[in-house]
Amino acid sequence: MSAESIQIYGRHTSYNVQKVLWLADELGLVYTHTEIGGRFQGNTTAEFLKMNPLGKVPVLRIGSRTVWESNTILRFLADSYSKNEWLSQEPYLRSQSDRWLDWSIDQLEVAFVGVFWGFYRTPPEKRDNQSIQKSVVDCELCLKVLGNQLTDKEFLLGKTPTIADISTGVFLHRLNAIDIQIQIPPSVDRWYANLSQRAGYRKWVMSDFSELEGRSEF
Ligand SMILES: N[C@@H](CCC(=O)N[C@@H](CS)C(=O)NCC(=O)O)C(=O)O
Repeated sequence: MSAESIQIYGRHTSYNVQKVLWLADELGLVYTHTEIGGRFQGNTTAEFLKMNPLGKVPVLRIGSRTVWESNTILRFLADSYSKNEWLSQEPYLRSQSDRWLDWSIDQLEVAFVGVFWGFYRTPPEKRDNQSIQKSVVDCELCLKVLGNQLTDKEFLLGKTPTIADISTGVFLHRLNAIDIQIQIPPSVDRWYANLSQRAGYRKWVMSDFSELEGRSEF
């Protein structure tokens, strides 16, 4: 039986899409990438909505199967194409990864969005500086939590990266790259340096996102 084709849909400037592209490269997958959403549009067509009724990217298609929600895609790819390296099959070890994936959406992303959208994606004259400062504080609290976890580790769960690093690590580059004052603990800086050694991180996460500056329509 021939291998099913793998297709990844979503503009590469989306950090949620970057998670999927980064893991696909780590796993050595052969895939087709189609830029959808943002300036590329195409995410509200009937055809796309059949794949993801929310009209959001990323979407993964494998043969006739469709997966959406970036962290769900990470779990699906890790389970399908790696044996324990990127996500353990053992329930307790798995929960140690899952909690970072859930936390990344529930806490880290919310704080990050307050900074990234509030500051970078909003033109200066429209910014709400008080709300941005609150999000900076929230981000710093999240970074402290990550920093405590990373004091004696190269990656969140130990010596090698897992999808816990992917779901959280995508936010770090932008926090470093945008022109805003934010306290980053030394252990998080070391982790960022470790992530930056990964070819997939460099290629996708550290790619140019300047087209998003001052732009809030998508
Ligand atoms: N929780 C979803 C969020 C998906 C989402 O909001 N995607 C954004 C990009 S980050 C999107 O599709 N925006 C519309 C667009 O880019 O045109 C996930 O993690 O996949």
